[in-house]
Amino acid sequence: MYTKIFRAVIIGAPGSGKGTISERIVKTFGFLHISSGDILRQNIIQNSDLGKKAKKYIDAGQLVPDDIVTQTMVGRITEVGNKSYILDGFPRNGAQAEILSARAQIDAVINLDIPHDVIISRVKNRWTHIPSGRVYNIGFNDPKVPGKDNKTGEPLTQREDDKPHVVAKRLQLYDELMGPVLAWYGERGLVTTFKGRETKEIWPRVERFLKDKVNMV
Ligand code: G5P
Ligand code: MG
Repeated sequence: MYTKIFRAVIIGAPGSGKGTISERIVKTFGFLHISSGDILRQNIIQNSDLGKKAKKYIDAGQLVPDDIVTQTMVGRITEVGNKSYILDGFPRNGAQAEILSARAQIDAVINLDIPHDVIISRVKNRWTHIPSGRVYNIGFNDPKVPGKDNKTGEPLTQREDDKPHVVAKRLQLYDELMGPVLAWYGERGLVTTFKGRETKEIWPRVERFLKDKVNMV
């Protein structure tokens, strides 16, 4: 484990592997994984006020309004305090990036660049354990028992927003909104892009990159 605080943002289109790579970062580096999508989906199954507000946007492949998301994420970041973390799904547009920069110093931005055709075939086979955010994929990381989470044995579900027409909308929205965010971080020299079609080729490069970075902070 590393003693210095390290804060990273992971960026990539829907289904690019942010959750998958983050899970490996958690295991290897002990960072906390703070995923806006996981937090929102957990709120939906708990039927909280936040979940009630967020559900219709998520199911339609639209962004949840900024004020709701930023309040939740800033709250979580503040709660976490002086610990290393990886932010997944936040910031999602320029306004959120501005708010984050006022709250926390980001040491690195990991940008996953995966072709859209790969993404579209992946999300069809994604199965999620909503309470934990753990993801599976048939033929890539199958659950030990079909349809059941490896740790809890609870049922896996397919996300409402993984339906093909919603995925298409999410990909389009991503390209529109994240271009400027990447440019914003790029101007500050923070972005490293990892391009490829499979996690097995991307992960060793991310791991090497983070090992070097963490030792430098
Ligand atoms: P999320 O939850 O942030 P997205 O759309 O950014 O959602 P998503 O869909 O969670 O991202 P991911 O985490 O990038 O994708 O990808 P993943 O789950 O790790 O991998 C995808 C699948 O591929 C998995 O099944 C995995 O097992 C498999 N896989 C990985 N690698 C490989 C491989 O090498 N080979 C194969 N065959 N499979 C592989 O946001 C959801 C919604 O929440 C709201 C919005 O409505 C958003 O649409 N939201 C926000 N709204 C406003 N502001 C924010 N900041 C918001 N954050 C979330
Ligand atoms: Mg995810």
